[in-house]
Amino acid sequence: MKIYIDGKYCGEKNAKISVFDHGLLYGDGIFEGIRAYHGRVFKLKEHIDRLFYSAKAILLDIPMSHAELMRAVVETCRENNIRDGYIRLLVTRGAGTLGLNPNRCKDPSVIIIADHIQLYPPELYEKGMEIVTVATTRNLHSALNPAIKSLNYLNNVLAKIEANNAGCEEAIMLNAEGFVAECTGDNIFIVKAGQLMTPPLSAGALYGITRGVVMDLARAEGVSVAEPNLTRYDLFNAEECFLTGTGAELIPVVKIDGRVIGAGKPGPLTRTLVDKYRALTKSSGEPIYE
Ligand code: PXG
Repeated sequence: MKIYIDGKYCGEKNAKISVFDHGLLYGDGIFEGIRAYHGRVFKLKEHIDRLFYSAKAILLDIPMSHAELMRAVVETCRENNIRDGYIRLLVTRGAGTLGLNPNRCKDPSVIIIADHIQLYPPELYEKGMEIVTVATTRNLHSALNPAIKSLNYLNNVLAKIEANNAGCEEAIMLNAEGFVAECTGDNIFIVKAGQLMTPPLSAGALYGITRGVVMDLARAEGVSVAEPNLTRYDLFNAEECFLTGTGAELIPVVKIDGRVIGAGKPGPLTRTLVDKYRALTKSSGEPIYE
């Protein structure tokens, strides 16, 4: 595997960064998780846009332009002969001193890893998954805005541990007010009375790229889409539920906190959207090999 670090390619064993990098010392940095399908990078522009928004929010100067980053992602896929895969793009604050001050970090590092991912067991995509609400609430906007895709994912990791302890693969995270925010690495959707609903970004949801794609696909099918605040009660009484994410794609949910959702199997709108999403990944994206 060839890993891109600051303009150079390193083998896996030599792909190293400083122990003084504030990405390691403080989780001070940002990232994107991107997919390639059929030799094209899916929604690359949108991912790079979001990376720049995260950078702006944490006052990090990415040492490359938008176009240069897009080219570097595509080139890293090519160097690794990726047709279908997963790309992890990170920008760390860079090496500094022991001490929080980010001004001591002179050179942010750009790292690109192109590999493969299988987030959930394949059978769960067929029969649907069971998830639970966990006690760890999503970060407050005023503390660490969940819209920032930062390298500090401990809030999500703690919730994931709680899900795993409960025998589940994914957790529902509420915000401090008790409204549904999102899952540890996925956005959440429900279907009620034929309408598609997902929590608003203000509830503590990431501006998910897959979330946006699914909302567009639903509207194109004539389904109305709303972003109200949702409670656990709304989830329990939904007709259908599914999660979205670059890693997860669309995965049906059939049980939440012991309550069976709808008919207890992936619902019709969920199935339609899965098919439409798969079709879109086949026909769009930034070409890697042309
Ligand atoms: N919420 C959070 C907190 C995320 O981290 C999403 C929602 C979905 O966003 P996108 O833009 O991907 O539709 C994410 C993304 C992993 C992994 O390794 C996690 C994500 C994406 C890819 C891989 O667990 N999370």
